[in-house]
Amino acid sequence: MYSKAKYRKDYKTPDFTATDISLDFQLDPNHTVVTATTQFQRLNAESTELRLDGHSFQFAAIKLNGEDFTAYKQDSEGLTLDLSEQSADKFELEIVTNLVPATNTSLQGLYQSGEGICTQCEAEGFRQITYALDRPDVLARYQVKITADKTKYPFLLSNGNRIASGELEDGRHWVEWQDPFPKPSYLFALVAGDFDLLQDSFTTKSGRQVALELYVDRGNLNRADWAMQSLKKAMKWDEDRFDLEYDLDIYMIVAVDFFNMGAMENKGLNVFNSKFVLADPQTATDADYLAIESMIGHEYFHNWTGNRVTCRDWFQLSLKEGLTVFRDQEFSSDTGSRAVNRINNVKILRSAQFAEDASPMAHPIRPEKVLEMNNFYTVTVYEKGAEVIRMMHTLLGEKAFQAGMKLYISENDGKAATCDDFISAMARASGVDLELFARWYKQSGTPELTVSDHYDEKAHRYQLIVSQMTPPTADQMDKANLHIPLKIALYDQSGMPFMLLNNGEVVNDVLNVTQTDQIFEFQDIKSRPVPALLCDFSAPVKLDYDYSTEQLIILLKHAQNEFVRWDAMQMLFAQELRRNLSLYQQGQPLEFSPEILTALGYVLANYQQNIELTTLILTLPKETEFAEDFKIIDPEGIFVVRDFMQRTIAENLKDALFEVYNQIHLETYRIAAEDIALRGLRNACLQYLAFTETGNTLVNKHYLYANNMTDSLAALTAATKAQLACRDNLLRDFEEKWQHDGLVMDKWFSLQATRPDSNVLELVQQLMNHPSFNFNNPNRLRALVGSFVNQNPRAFHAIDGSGYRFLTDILLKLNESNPQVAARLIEPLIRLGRYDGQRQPLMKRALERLNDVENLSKDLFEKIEKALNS
Ligand code: B3K
Ligand code: ZN
Repeated sequence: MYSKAKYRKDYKTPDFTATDISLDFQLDPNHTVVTATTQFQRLNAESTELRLDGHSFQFAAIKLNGEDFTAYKQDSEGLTLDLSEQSADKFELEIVTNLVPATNTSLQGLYQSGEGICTQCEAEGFRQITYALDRPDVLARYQVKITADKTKYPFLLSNGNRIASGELEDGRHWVEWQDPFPKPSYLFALVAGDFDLLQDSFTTKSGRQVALELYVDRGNLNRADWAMQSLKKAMKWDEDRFDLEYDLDIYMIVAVDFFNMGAMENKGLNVFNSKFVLADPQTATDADYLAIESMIGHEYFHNWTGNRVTCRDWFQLSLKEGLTVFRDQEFSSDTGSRAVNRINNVKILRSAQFAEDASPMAHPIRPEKVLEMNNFYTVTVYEKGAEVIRMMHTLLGEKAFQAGMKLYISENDGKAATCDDFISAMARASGVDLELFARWYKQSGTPELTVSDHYDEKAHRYQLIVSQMTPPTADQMDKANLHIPLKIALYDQSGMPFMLLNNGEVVNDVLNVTQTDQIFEFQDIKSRPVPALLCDFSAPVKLDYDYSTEQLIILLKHAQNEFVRWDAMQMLFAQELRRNLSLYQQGQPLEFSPEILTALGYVLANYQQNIELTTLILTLPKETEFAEDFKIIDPEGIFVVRDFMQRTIAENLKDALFEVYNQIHLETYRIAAEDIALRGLRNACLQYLAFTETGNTLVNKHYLYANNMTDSLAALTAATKAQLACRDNLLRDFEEKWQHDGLVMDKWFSLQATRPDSNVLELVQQLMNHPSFNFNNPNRLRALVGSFVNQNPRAFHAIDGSGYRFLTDILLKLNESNPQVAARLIEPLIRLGRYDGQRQPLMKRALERLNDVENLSKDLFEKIEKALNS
């Protein structure tokens, strides 16, 4: 039915390449004419057949070297040209296609977003514009001419430099662009529309002036400042930390409302989901501000890691994504708090990425087999990919890592590279042997480290006995040993760290675990130590060490490393949840360990030592985070126990929580680290206090006095989760105030979808008719439907199957309109192996219903097939 899956091992260099592409766009939402004139070059002298990718447009004409050409075959995915009559190795093809951006709801290729028109080409969207060699190892110079109505589209943008423009008599105008850097087709971009423009400039360290242009919907200029500041910060940071300077004279960012993901790094012309650009105190939360900074950084950093050095084929996606995520994480850590950033990233890894490893979609960071490439923009490729880069950084150290980066870039600049090229540069520049380490690229799954210990009181000798094992995954049965950097610390009972000594020498705190079983010995340890293991999450693995509550409390209170303190509390919460869940399942009353309540009280009382850390420690893991601890997930039980834990903490610590809440005063709103930290803690206290008898008054007041979105939303969340009397009023007030603003309404939709109420599904269904809702806008869909299926597991997994039916109905519709978004939303449904004998058949039935659809998209087909076969 479809073009078959592709395998990494089948990579072949292209027979032909394109050197220069000239594109002419006669732009109109209902009828766009594209003329693509491409200079081709034969690379393989034997080859007489040229295969071009292309679909979803109307093919109008083709000329070879200026002459009409007919020796081709057309099929649903492209064109095959017979070039046996064409003896010269260089030739020109002119291809004319007709497009309808207005009806392109897939948001790939050329499409209409609001009143504007834009493109999204990664991974394989360029072939929806014209027939092309749409693969990342074909790099060409682009020249683009755009002609359109001047009133509707005063701005006509593409990659590189603006070289010419002019007016036409019929009210149309045109602009011509030239990008001096050869690039693969996935980095091509075009935007046309009417915008407000924020201009600024950046002087690079070598003294070149770069014009910075940020385009936003009319009326949004006052929400563009933060993104511009973030861009300048990112440009400076990349010079300081990585010695990388921007290369063009202009850098443009356009914010659009209809976008399938976060943003896109097209050369010199980033297109962003407006969610990751627009911010002011009234509409954006502190978390939004930080997310914008990180996303702006990420796309900017791609200019070197992605654009100047691109990927040879899509199996190498992590080459640019893992590395660029690592770079954006470092940017956020250098600009903000390193520990907080680390903790937040680890939370994502342990919940979402570990869950992916346990799912039918399990794959290595460099996948071996792909049917629809868009399905592989995953937490594994991105976040685990970044962890693999981070491990290399840990093993090499900053200096050698930077030397490796320099070598990698100098060897591959202007080329399409592979993950092996990267590892090789790192190994050669540092002298560190990365041969075993490279296995992280081909092995999927979450390794498990089992650690036990032995203390010899007389000899003052301490041993850590470490074994590694990676359980089989859906894609790969057999697993081998990996090179796992295990960072440790040993504390005495008062929380003082021991020096790590072996044979009289200080040893590194990063242990190299490379074998199935290994023993690490430390001498001169005067008393039985408490080990801190996997400090800073030095490897993306699960750790199994039989900690006692007492040991964890020592780490929580005294460990010098902030991550270790937080992690100790995570383990305490997990133990507490597990114990209570089995009580719940046996119908026994639940009970909270008093020593954990005391420990939390201690953390709260000392909040001034570290405000952000206190907030993170205090915050209960989400249901989905708790769920990852179990092979078979009990969504109802986890909800009940977590709810019990929340209420018990609130009730027992209410005085301390209230005191901290009252001590924090912030008059005017500032985006400054100290203020963000204080607001965060105050709002974390509020979430608990909502469950106490004064909750309703307090939350209501918090909402009324809020002068920024962070506080308004915190109150609204507290009211909703605790089902307070004030809830409906506050929700209504918020709705009336913001119904004109989709981005703000997304917060409201998302909150509605995660209500603990038993009729939440009915509510979500009603809200799909809300005037602010729009089925074709991915942000709205993710806020309402995505939040319901991903963040409200109890309701989505309702035992009557209603959640599954609801999602299936939506997917049937989305399969036609936007398969890429459909394939993201289906995720919780394909993970049926994690549910009990009652739920599993219901989930299976839902998947079969989808599987029966006649024109099932590749995106959904790939996932459903894996789920049904696993
Ligand atoms: N490279 C894009 C993602 C493209 C996704 C295509 N389905 C954004 C990013 O990672 O920076
Ligand atoms: Zn990226």
